[in-house]
Parts: sequence; C-alpha cells; structure tokens
Amino acid sequence: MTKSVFYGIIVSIFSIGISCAQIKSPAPYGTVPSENQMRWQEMEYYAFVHFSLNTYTDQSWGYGNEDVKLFNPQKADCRQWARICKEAGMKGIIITAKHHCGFCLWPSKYTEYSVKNAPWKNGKGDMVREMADACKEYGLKLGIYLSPWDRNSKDYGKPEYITYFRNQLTELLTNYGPIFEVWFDGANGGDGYYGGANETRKIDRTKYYDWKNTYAMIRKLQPNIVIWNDGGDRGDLRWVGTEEGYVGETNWSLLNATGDVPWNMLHFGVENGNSWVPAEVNTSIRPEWFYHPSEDSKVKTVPFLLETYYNSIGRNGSLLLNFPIMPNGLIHSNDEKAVLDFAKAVKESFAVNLAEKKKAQASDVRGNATKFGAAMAIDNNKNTYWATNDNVTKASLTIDLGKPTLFNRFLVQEYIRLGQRVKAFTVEALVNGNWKELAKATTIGYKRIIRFPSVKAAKVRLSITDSKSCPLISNVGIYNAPVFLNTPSIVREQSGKVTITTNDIGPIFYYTLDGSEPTTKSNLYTAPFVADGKGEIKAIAYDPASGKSSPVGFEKFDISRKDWKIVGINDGNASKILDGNTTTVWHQNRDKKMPIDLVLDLGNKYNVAGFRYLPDQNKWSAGIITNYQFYVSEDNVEWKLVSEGEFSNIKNNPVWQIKTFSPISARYIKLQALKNTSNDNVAGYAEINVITN
Ligand code: FUL
Repeated sequence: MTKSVFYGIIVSIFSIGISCAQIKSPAPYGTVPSENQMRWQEMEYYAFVHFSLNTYTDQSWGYGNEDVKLFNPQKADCRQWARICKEAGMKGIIITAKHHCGFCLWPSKYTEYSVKNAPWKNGKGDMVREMADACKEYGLKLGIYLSPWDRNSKDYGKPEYITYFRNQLTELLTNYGPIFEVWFDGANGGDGYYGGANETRKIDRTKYYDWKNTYAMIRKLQPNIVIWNDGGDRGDLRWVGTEEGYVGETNWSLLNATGDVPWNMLHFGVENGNSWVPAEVNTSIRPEWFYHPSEDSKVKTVPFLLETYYNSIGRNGSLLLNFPIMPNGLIHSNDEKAVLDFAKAVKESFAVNLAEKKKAQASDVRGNATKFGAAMAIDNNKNTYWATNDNVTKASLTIDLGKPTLFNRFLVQEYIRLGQRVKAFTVEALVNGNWKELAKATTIGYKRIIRFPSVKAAKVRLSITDSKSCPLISNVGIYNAPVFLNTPSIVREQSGKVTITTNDIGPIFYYTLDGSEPTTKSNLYTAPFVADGKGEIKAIAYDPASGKSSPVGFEKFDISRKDWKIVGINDGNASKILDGNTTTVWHQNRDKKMPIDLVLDLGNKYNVAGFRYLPDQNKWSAGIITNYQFYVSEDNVEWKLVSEGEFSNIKNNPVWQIKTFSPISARYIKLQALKNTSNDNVAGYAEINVITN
C-alpha cells in the first residue's frame, strides 16, 4: 500500500466519522412510551390465571357469600403453572388475587374472607406468595389482578371501602417483590352480598376509586409497574374492547389524556392522541375465565390460538392469555397441551428470518449515514433503525433475498421510543419481473405481522406510503410459516341437515357419527347430510397438498328440533333462533316490556335437564339477556320455575350460557328475560336449545 492510499483511507474513515456524528437522530414525534411501557411492550406475551371460589361453584362471578370452606385445592402447585407458562414462551403471570366475589388468595389483614379461613393448608396458605416464589424460580414476572368491585365487603360503595382497597393494594405491592403489572377490572358495582345487605350498589367507576391518588400510591410502592385500567383516569395500558382475542387492524398506541373512551378508541387507539396507552389483548384459552368442567372439550385449538396471536402481537398489542385453574389447583392437561402446541407452532412459523443478513436498499436514508441505512432494519438489533430524512414520509426498503424464495409472512417494527409514526404501508414481491402487491395495511407500531398466501420471489419491497413524520423501521422479518388448518365448524339446521365448513381455502373434510376420531379413512364429506336426534359429529379438515389435518371439530347434538314451534310469535325471522347458525339473530318485538317471555313447544314430552342460550355474537347490539327465569310446562298452562339467575360476564364474553337443573318432564319451555346488558326492553337470541337426559 502506498503512503497516499493509506492516508486517503484514514482521511475518509475520519470524514465518515464526522458526517455520521453530524447526522442528528430524529426528534421524538408526539407522545412516546415511558421506560416502564417499553419494558412491558417487549414482554409481548404473558399469562393470566383465574382461581377463586368461583372455581368451586362453577360460576363466572361470585355473589360474595360463597363459603370460604370451599377453597381446598389439594394439589395446588404454582410451579406447575409457572413451568407451563415458561415452556410456552411467556414472560410473566398475572394472578387473580381477588375477584369480584371478594375472596382473597392471600391472608389479608383486612378481611376474614380469605385463604386464612379456608381448609387449604389449615388456613396457613398464601397463593400469592406461592405464585411469587414460582415466578422467581422460573424467571417470570409477577402481576396482580385486584378487583375494585367487591361483592363481599360490607363497605363497598362507601368511602371506607377505598381505604380497604388501598390497604389491600399496599399489602400486595409491598410483600411479594417486584410487580410488573396491576390489573383493575372494569366490571364495577351491581348486586351482591355486601356483608349481608344483599342489595344492588352502584358507583361511578370514574370517580369512586379516586384513581389519581390510588395511582400515585401504586407508583410509589412499585416504581417499575404498569397500570391496566379500563375506567377512570388513563392507566399505562388499555383494554381493546373485547375479550375475544383481537385488537383493531389499525392500532395506535395512543389515547387522549382526558374525555370518554368509547369502544372504537379502545379498539383502534386514537391517531392523534396525546397520551401513550398501548393495547393489551386479554383472552382465555377456553371460552370462560374460570374453570368449568363443561369446557374441557372447548379448549382453543392451535389454529385458533395462532389467529389470536396474529390479531394481538401481530397488530401492535400484547397477548394476555388466561388459564383457568381446576378445583384441585392445577392447569388442565388439555390447556397445557394446547398452549405448548401453540408455542411450537409460533416457534416453527418464525424459526428462520429469510431477510436476516441479506442485502437491503432504501429509497432514502437519513443524511446518507450508515447508522440510519437500510441494513439497520435487518441487523437483528432492536436499538438500530433505518430512518429517512426529516421531510420524507414516503419511502421504500427493498430486500434482496438472493434467489427466488417461498414465504407467506412479513413482520415489521417501528422504533417506537421516538413515537408511533407510520399511517399506511404496502408489501410487494418481485414475481417474474413484476412487482406484485401482497398486502396493503395501516399502522405498524411496536410490531405488525402480515399474512398472505405463499409466494415465491427474490425481492421484497416495503413501501411506507404515509407517515406522520419520517419513518423509523427497526426490524423487518420475512418467514415461511407452515400450514395450520382451522377447525371445521359443524352446523345442524332445525330440519336436521348438517353442514361442515371452514375459513381456509381448499381443504376437504372427513367426519364420523359414532364418536370416534376422524381420519382420512372416515366418511368423506361431499355435501350437507341429514343426522337428526341425539348424537355427536366429529370432523377434520385435510389439506391434500401438505398432508396436514386440522384439529378435530366436535358438536354434540341433543333431541331433534324438527317439530319445535315458537309459541305466540308471528314473525318469520324468529326461526333464526333455531337455525343452528350462530351468526343469525332474532329480537322480540321492541314494544314489549321486561319481563319478556320466549315460549317453545318441543312437539313431544322430554326429560328436560337444562337449557342453553347463545346471545347475539355482536355484543354491542341490543338484547343480550343478563338475568333470567326459566320455566317448564307439560300443557302450556301450568308452569314450573326450574332455574333463575344471571348470565355473568355475558357482555364481555358472549359465549353459550349453559344452565342445568334436576330433570323434569316437559313439552313447553319458557325463557323469561328479566334484564339485559343495556337496561332496556330488548330481548335477543342467536340460538336456544335444551339439554335432555
Ligand atoms: C372481566 C371479568 O368480569 C371476568 O370475570 C374476568 O376476570 C376478565 C379478565 O375480566 O371483565
């Protein structure tokens, strides 16, 4: 090397150094996350465990007078819960220290309604302590759910309760080590035991708890905590308006600091909001939050959970997945299998990032500096990012995969420490020399994952088509995820005609009628068929190209509904409640006033032992019944009341409501609606059915 070449290199290295140093990092745009919110966002995936007296009473919400003596989990093992969560790739666990019934899983000094009066460990047990220890052992973070609503406390609704609530919070936030999240349920006030008063107590959930001072206390006790709250002052995280496991495709991590937060704001965030309040998607691995033996066969399948994954973590949210704990104190093996299979599917889907260490080029680079170059988006380092110049809000990043490569997933992340910016983007692939659009989407945020049918291409282009300010992309991933078929759905019409369908394009179906597991040797489904009366149908979807099968779809049918009649109703639409289709709904005439009766003639006498009610699946529509009475009759004249009560949590979780009673001979049934979720006079039904024996 000559002297001049040597000096030339030194000079240019020096000048690159200077030019990099001179290129300023972008300024933050709008509101940005706090360190606590960042730490939480990067956790992505963590668990809920629901365990309380409800576990022993088969309820969703306890009334507050359930006997503490019921709590006796013989095999309680928080280490089992922690092991499963750890193996499933979760980063923490939030435990229901106190649910609405007021029963405390820790020996609170401030109430007798706790584990200290339960037979479990002779009153010496502390489930929160055991959870904290297990989390520590498995390297998981601990979170606390403390229901603000307390149906046991005599003081609920009075100022004294706030002191009680804060005392309990202080115990939980002082004695169990670092707490990453505290969760304040939005269900607040209603009827309850309230120390024997047995009455309805209403509070204004935005004011009653004096959240401002409660938050200040929490932050003092646990400076690194994030607060989840769905009423009153903004917490650090927000509910997404549904418990079914998805947030809006457009998802801004912003809300306004003041004012009401209607459903669309919860679900989509607020584009120009001035407060950073990211989305947490909470859902259960089964239909309900607490354990109900009837749901052992309703544990979500891998394709269903994957759908949830893409609709939460894949849409700039976190995923809080619940495990109901069984009366013996363990997670059911069906739930364990489902979550571990799901974890395996996620791992397989994102095992190889086809973009990593490939060549990337950008249409614009901030100050042409390497520090902000295209390569920063595929360097597997969350602290570096590709950035454009300040005034550039439309730009593209092209990744050269080197050779035609098959893929079906595109993952992209913004460097949100400096604000959420991107409003719209597209993903294209260079197929046979032409750019083909694979997806058009809106927000990115912390993480966005886009799915599309597999495509083979050598180049992939991300185009930011609209952004609030210069886009900052910290990570891009391209993957080829394996096929996971959805469970087929099995629908039986009133006539007894059975149809098997799926959301996926292309698979064929096999089914059985004798309870055996279907395989590719079972009946091939070619067209709807008739299978009336009691029985069970199991079906799988099968993809001949990959040889993969879906999880087994399963429906147990009761008596034939062919001869059923809806009594006294002259409305053709009413038959929708018997059509087997869970998406069709019928509402009673709006002139009626509660109580509103629905009378069905079953055509014959049966030994009726229960009924099932499915509300409108669109929980925002009118007529979702919360309180009911159920009567039976042999002659439509003399009626007998056989069941009454509430459909707890039906608004947030509008699943099948199942009520059973001692078998009784009946030809007529009457579901009487006493109250609905919006306290008006509308009664609606998606489906009604009976349980006979
Ligand atoms: C709801 C509660 O009412 C449910 O029982 C459950 O705890 C869920 C996480 O939040 O609003």
